[in-house]
Amino acid sequence: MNHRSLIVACAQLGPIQRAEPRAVAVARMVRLMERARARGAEFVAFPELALTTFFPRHYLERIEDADAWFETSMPSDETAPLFAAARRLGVGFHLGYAERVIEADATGRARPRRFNTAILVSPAGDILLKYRKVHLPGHAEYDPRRNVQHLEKRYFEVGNLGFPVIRAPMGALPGVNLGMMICNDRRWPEAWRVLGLQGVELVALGYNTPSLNQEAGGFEAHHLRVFHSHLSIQAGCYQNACFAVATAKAGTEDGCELFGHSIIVNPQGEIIAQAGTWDDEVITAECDFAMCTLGRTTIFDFAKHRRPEAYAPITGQVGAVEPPVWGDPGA
Ligand code: CDT
Repeated sequence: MNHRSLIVACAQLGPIQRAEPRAVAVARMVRLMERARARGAEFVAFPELALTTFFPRHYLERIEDADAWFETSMPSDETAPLFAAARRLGVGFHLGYAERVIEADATGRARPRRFNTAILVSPAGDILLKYRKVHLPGHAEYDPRRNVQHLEKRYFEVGNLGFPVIRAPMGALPGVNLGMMICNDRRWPEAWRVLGLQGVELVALGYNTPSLNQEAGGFEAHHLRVFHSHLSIQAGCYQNACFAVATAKAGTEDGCELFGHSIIVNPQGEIIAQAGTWDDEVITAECDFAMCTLGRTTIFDFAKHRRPEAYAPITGQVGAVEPPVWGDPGA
């Protein structure tokens, strides 16, 4: 059997301050691509919303006033250097960005729409796949109880592309099953399973995760924030027999701390590379896709063992429904 392996990299970004122009961020990203390539990487994953500060922490009354943070074309003049670097270096990449498009909604009316988006780009600079974030965390209105806002529900619509997977050439391989998720999606097993049901072999995901949980009144121990991120990614990889390359934007951005700890995970759920800084950093690991076979042909042989007839509540309801109350027959 042919050896099917790919060297992948997380291109972790340190903070991008609100005043930092796109051109500076893109130049940093091109340098990370070059460093990744020098270490043999054939595929590089950048974070969520990699071109700007994590702007959903900033409240703007008029959503249109946030448009400077959005991309209206991809590539654009400002992001073209990333595509040129991919071609020059022969590496594919994953990029998260805020997308603004004129697109018809469910009623058929074309209007400006905004999504938290990620793309996979081939070493030839072609866009292979687009994904729009489904699980938007946070809130839509200014919340005076929070020290830091998390307004993803204000600035973005729920993604309307599902969780797509594509088989595409990458590195020396004629085909790898590639999928994506974005930040909060990684905490939802449903997202992993939809990718798993399409035979995904490598999941690229980026994140901007505050070190402090503002929702919990500002406290959740730091180590648990990182633990929950890693736990989710490691479980997703194990239960779907795939690799993940999970990349942070990290450090103190606009005065708010985001954790780093970017990781690459194998189908056994093991971390095989981890970032050690909260700044621009490259980590690499080799993904030997033969490792996906064990899970797929044994404990997670979906065709043999899944029982969708017992899973109806997963797609049939959103919130939890209280169980019936036991009535003590002796009472
Ligand atoms: N960007 C993103 O999705 N961040 C969330 C933070 C949740 S706290 C509102 C995450 O799940 O990491």
